Amino acid sequence: MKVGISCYPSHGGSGVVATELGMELALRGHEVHFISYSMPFRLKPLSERIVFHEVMMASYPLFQFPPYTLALAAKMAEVADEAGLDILHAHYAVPHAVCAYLARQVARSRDRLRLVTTLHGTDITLVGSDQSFRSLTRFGIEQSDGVTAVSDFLRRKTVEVFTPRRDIAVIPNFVDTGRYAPRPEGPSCRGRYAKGGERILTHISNFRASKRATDAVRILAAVRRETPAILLMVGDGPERTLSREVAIELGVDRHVRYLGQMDAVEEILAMSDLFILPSANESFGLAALEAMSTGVPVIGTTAEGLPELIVSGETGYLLPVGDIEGMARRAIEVLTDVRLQASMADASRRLAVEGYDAGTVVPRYERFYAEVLERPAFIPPPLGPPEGLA
Ligand code: GMT
Repeated sequence: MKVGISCYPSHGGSGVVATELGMELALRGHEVHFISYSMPFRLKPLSERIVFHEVMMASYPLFQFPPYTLALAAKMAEVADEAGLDILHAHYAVPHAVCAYLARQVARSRDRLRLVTTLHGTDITLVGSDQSFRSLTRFGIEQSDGVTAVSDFLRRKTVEVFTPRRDIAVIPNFVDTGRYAPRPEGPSCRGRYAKGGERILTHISNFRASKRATDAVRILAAVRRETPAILLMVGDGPERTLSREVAIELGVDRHVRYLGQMDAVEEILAMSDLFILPSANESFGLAALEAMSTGVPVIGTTAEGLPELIVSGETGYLLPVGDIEGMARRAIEVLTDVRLQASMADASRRLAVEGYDAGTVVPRYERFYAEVLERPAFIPPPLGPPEGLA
């Protein structure tokens, strides 16, 4: 198959999933064309079956902001025609699904091109449902020939918010369990961060408010009252500074290391003893899956899609959002009980390998594409009268 993939190229789960999917598809013999404003950060275009198409925009004094979405749609249409795409796969509905629709209207190959959209989370729960985007998000979902969501939570949420007149399939996120794997000998750099017997807690996120990175710092402070530990903070974003202020206020700033954005986090995960994800919103929690695959138990919250991934009591613990004391208590339990830590590490690794390995999940996308290609293009039924006029 020839597949076009459009995604955000910056650090973030949806771009990672789109990139890893494209690279796996190429390994499995498909031709993959990435279309975005810059090269997705995890993309290693080592195969001749991967092409990256950069969306470029003309600037003009009249534009308050250069209209990226139009340039993207035009590029999508151009690539669809030149490469002879079968599938155009939009990751993160806003604006990619609508751009894909527009591209198909423009493409000469419109009769053969099929549109697939994968919903990732905030494109539904936060951004897409905002009044300013709502009608177009719904339109993009309805005009796609196939729609997937990364968790059942997200599927249900999409139905609740948009009542789309179509089915949504759930295909969970996946991980390369070969790359994200435990290293029993431990990476050599562990000693660079943790002195002596200090245990390593890790948090990876975009430091937006909903990630509650400050909770991770508060958990560390509580843990340190019982056992020596440090916290590695990977990523960057709006609440990074605030979390540092909290660390200073609690007197643990020397024990919190900010590592910034990193392209490859497997080394960091391999030296971690516990992963902390205290999010208020998480439709899936890809970073938690990468930790689990590396054999690192996760302390997370009961928010949104996390209970679909983390089995509380087996692969870590889930507690209500904001229950810092509860999360710290569980963290201490895992860090101070060698047998519990080992059994949770094993269970985490097993669940990742058995349920979420790329080798199992990527074929589900291939089958989904094949089903979509067999069907005639999806034409949604006509809209009823505007609300209030029925
Ligand atoms: O978590 C974010 O704010 C980033 C966002 C993204 O689109 O990059 O992540 C969403 O997609 C990830 C990949 O499918 C999921 O693992 C995250 O749970 C999801 N984030 C939220 O739902 C908040």
